[in-house]
Amino acid sequence: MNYELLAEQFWRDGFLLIEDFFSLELMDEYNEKILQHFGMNPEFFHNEEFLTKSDTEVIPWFPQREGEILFDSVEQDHRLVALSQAILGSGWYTQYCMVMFSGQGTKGQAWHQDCPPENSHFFNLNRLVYTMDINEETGGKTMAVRGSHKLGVLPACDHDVDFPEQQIFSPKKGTLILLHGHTWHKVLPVTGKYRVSTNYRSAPKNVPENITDICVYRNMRYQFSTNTVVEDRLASA
Ligand SMILES: O=C(O)CCC(=O)C(=O)O
Ligand SMILES: [Fe+2]
Repeated sequence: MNYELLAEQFWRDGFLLIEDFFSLELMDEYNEKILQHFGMNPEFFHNEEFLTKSDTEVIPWFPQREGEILFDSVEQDHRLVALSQAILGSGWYTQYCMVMFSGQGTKGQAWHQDCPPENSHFFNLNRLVYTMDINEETGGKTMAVRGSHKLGVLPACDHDVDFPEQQIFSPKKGTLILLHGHTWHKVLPVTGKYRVSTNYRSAPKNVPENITDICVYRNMRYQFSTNTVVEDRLASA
C-alpha cells in the first residue's frame, strides 16, 4: 500500500475510500456485537430538539468506554495507523470509537461538517468502518462533496441541496472511508432494516479533544456538550 499516494489523494478530495480493507470475518464479529448492543429498536439518545432541527437520526455508542476489547482491533491495525500518520503527520492521536446506528425509516444525516471550518488546522479525521453492505436495499448511502474541505463553511440554506461535486458512496462490508471533518457530507435515509457505521475519530497534534463538540449544519451550529443551538444560521443569513 502506497501511503503517501493515498494521503495525497485524501488531501486533494477531502475523502478516501478503500474497499476490502478489513476482513469479512472481523466485520461479522463487529456487526454481531453492535446488534447485540442495540437490539433492533433502541431509544433515541439525543433530545427531541436536536433530532427535529438537525434532520439527523442516529444513535451513538462508544464501545471502548464499556471495555469492549474487540473494538481495539481496527484501531491497532498497522496499515490504518500508517495511513493515518501519512495523512495527519506525526503527533496525531486517536479520539474515540463511535458506532452509529439508524433504524428503518429514519432520515440519515443532513449535510454537515463535523466541526467548524474557520481554522483549517483544527479538524477531526473520520475513519469509517463499514461492517455491513450499504446499498440500494439498505439505503443510508454516504455522500460527500469533493474538495469541500477547502471551501470553508457549508452554505446556509433552509432546505436540502445538491452540489455539483457531490459523490455518493455505497461502502461494502470491509470498506474503509477516511473523511475530513470539514468536508461537507451527509447520510441518505435508511430504507432497509437498519444501518450501522463505526467511526474511529482521530486528529492532528494540537487539535483540542473536543473539536467535534460543535457541528455545522445548513441551518445551525449545534453544541453536543450543552445540547444547544449555538448559532441559528438562517436568522443571521
Ligand atoms: O456513517 C457515515 O457514513 C458517516 C457518518 C458521519 O457523518 C460521521 O461519522 O461524521
Ligand atoms: Fe459527520
